[in-house]
Amino acid sequence: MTRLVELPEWRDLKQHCSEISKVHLGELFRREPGRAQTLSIEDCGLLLDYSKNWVTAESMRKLFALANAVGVKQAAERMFSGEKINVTENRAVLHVALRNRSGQPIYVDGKDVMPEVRAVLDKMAVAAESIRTRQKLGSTGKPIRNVVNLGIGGSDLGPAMAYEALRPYSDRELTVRFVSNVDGTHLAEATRDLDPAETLFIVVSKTFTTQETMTNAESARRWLLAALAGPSVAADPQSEKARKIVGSHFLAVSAATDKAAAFGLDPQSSVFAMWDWVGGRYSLCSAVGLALMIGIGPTNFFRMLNGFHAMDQHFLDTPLERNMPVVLALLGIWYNNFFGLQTHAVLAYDQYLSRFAAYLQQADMESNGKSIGCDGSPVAWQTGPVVWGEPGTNGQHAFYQLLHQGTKIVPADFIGFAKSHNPLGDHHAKLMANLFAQTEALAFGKSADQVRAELEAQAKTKNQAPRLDLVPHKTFPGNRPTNTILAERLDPETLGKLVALYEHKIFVQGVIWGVNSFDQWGVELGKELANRILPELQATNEPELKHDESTNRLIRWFRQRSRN
Ligand code: G6Q
Repeated sequence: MTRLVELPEWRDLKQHCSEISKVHLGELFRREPGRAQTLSIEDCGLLLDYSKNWVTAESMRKLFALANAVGVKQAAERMFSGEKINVTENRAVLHVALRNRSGQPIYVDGKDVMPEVRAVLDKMAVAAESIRTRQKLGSTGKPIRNVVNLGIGGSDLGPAMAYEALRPYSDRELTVRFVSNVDGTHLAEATRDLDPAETLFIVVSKTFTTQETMTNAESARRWLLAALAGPSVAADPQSEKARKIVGSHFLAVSAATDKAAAFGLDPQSSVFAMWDWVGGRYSLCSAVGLALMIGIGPTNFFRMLNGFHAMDQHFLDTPLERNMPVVLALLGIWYNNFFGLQTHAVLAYDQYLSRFAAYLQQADMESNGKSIGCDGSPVAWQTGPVVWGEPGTNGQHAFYQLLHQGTKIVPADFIGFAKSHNPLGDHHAKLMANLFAQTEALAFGKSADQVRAELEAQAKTKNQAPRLDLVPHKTFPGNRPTNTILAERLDPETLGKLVALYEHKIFVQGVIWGVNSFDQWGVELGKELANRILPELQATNEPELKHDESTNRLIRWFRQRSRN
């Protein structure tokens, strides 16, 4: 492929960028009546208003031309048809099969994967129902009421985010928690008020080797066995007695059935399959979502899958010009690559989406935080942005100062809903008033003339001299770009659509940047070094340290201080 930056479409955008950068958003709105309608897409139950961006219809045409030139549509078709587009791991990328509700087959290596997908979903539903109806009993005969998901990264962030997002749909008599950190505090705090006899752990690990998850799983097993059978059984988890108890209180989700079996779980009844064609951060719709399904019930889980599928179809079938993931992706490229903006904020005005930004951070940054292209050579352009965010309105009292008046421009997505699950007084109208106000303020700002007039008017009423020195401080330059994404209600379908919207946005950007969005080699070195350092921290004799001077000193400091 011609190098991205040498494409005529890229050069054209570069030229266009220097023209558009001279025009304020306010001016774009003055020049183009009807802009809000032209630069909006309403489909799939979502409204995407992208009119408050540094684009005209012409800019969008040029961006779509770029998407065409790099073959975004063809790339999407390759993904959906099970081609091994994860080239560095030689794997298909088929999270769309997990929520394929069409009844159509999807093939990997000539084999239709849909029967297996459906079988696992059915098995999940049976397990979930047995807990939700309190028929699943622990080893002492008490019904299971607490579910603790033990997983990290892709085996944690998705279900944890979605469980929080869909709390209104959850069984409030069940306790569902997510433990990810290897910091013992996480497990200790999550279990301290739980009755072990009523607790089920789900060990979610595609590989069943992840240090954090396996450490948590072993500690959870010890905690459970010690409470239910005493310390001697806890010390011998492979004993028959221990395995029987573990069998009643643990499930596993893994592609490594043999390892889950070695942990003490029956592969038939207690292990839920995963496949190598599902990446961790794209695995929410697989058995990785089991704790979520237990919490919200199979029906709501399937509603979520329907939402995912609806957005998958939108992405696959809609022309680029009306394709929401494509539009979001291109706007991201526009700011990242042509204006040099380095970060992207996701600001959800819904408390239930409190984990959404954290989830997207992984989805985006682990997917596109790459500097080597699929062909193995370094990219000569910027790739994935820093993604961050907090739910509104909290962020307004924290970091929005920088968004409005800082020296950095942060493009942002504002997400909100017409209806609240908790219609308390006028809370929801206030919440949404804030969302709309922020996008308006960011785009149009407040001029120095306006500020001066206000200061003068205020001073006049108090019979004082106006503090005109405050004019520059109180001026808002505006021209800060935002997208607004609205939906009627944060229900399971909508959540599915929102997540799939971002997944496909990330995919499109990866295609344009020419990186493999589905590997994550960048997480390996830290793991490798931690495995080397761990025995050095634990050694009883002073170990010979062969790190750099700084790391050696830090290790020695820890060894000394942690013992006294
Ligand atoms: C996600 C990554 C990563 C992974 C975790 C957990 O795409 O691959 O976040 O999900 O490292 O891995 P396991 O599921 O194998 O424990």
